[in-house]
Amino acid sequence: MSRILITSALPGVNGVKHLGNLVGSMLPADVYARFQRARGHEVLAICGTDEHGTPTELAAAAEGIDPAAYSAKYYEIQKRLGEGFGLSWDHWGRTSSKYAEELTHHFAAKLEEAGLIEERVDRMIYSIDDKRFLPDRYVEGTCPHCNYRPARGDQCDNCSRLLDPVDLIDPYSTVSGSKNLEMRDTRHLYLLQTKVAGDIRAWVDTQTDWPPLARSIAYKHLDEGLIDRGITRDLVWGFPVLKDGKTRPGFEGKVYYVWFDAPIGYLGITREWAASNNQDWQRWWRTDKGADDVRYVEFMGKDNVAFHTVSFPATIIGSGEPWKRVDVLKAFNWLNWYGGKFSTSNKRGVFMDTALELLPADYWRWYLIANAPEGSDTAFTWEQFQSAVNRDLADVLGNFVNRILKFNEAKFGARVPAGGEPGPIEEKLFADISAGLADLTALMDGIELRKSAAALRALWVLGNEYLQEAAPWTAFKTDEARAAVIVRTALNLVALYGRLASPFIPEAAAKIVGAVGETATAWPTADASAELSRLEPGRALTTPDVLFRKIEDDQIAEWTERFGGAEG
Ligand code: B3M
Ligand code: ZN
Repeated sequence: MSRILITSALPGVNGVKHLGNLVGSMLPADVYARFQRARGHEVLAICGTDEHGTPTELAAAAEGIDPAAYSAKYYEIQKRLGEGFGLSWDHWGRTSSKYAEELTHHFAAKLEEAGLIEERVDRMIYSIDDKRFLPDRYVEGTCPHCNYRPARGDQCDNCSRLLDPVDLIDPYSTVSGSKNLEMRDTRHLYLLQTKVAGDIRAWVDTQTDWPPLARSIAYKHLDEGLIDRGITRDLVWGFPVLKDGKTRPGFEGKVYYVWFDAPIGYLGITREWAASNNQDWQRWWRTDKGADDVRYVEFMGKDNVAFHTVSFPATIIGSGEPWKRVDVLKAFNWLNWYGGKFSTSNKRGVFMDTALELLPADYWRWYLIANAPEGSDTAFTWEQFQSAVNRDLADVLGNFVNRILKFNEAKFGARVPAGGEPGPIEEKLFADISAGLADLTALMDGIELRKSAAALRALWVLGNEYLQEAAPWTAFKTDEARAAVIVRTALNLVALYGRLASPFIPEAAAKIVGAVGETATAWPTADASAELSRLEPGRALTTPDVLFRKIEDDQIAEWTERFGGAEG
């Protein structure tokens, strides 16, 4: 057994997240966490809201409440929605906690001691009409790299480049729309990333376990050359900038930049978890305190990779302390909504709250993982969604489970039938299932989620083919013992499918294993003949209601109309 620390990018607290956000971090992290727990590993999976910074200030202003109240509200909303999607975190926390605050000050102090912090006076954009500086997303304009408009002051949504507001062409204030802007002096702290760039590169060079997308993004940023980055902002919502426990002179009305404290949030959230569970958080994060045997796996969308492979490593490497660093960084491309982006303001695409109103979480989980944007950007379409649910879940899995349980109930009376010995068809099935199990387990271990879903589906298909070929309904007429072997084998397949499906569709999986009197969701070994003789003859069974309801064409038509589809 080993210890696995799992984090997914902490969703910004500003609003309800859409399916693209879900599939790019939280959902795959959950599938992986459930898989590793099922294998008996000690897993710590944490997530929570990323609360500071301009997006929150702007969203709070739009709702007419202050950022603290806004954050508290959406922390709860996101928590409830995540639970609704079956996300099985060990803890859902907040980047604004006292623990995160203490750690932020700790890192800032350590970096300063190491000579990596410098005060600089910058010329920054000041809005005369708004009477304030305009950091990050308070200003938008045209991206100097790709000409996309509106690019945000911190990052271009089109080309993903990290930006500085002053880079924007033809900028305007997102508070008022005003273009009445001027440059003014303001004092800020800079993290001298240029001084640690060599150490970061040397570390990335050793990270051969990172999947290609993460590595390529890390090298792209390292090759472009790191610049010293401002880690404070002229904002109110964030951690204050201190020196020796008091407001740092000249930094009144300023706070740390959200991307400085957000990744520290992973540590802070672990501390929240530890404090309420009587655990030692450092055992997961300090290599001098037991974390050297932790495998740390991170999940995130591609736009977050630079912050996790370069900026945050600059903080923890720069501190000179033995902090645990990421071992596997699994990054995702975009899930688009048809040809374009999800959009809150245009009501385009499905968001987590509405998704759960329409259908059970498992339907979404299955579709999203089976179509996860791993190799490239992908597009959600209702047709693909309908097909994933109707064919994979209803026809292939659900039908198999219901059909064999009903047949058994009719012929053998809702108990695992006794008698007979496996024959050549079963031997072939065992061999095929063994190979499929080995395949699936290796893919899950390698976090190849689309391929894992395909491998799982292939195992379900094997069961259907087996039933078709072995035809217990025919055998029953002439040879009851033979029919008993087939039915018993198929019931064992049901038990196996329930366990294998558990990381993907936990709610349905629990019903499936429950139907055959199992509670265990331990991940099976690749020894199919053993796995398919778990259920002892005589064990009582129950036939569940239809496991998955098919999505009808008129529902698809209605939802396409309601959420925007092809033309969007
Ligand atoms: N909150 C994701 C985003 O808003 C960001 C992730 C933080 S991870 C420490 O793009
Ligand atoms: Zn751009």
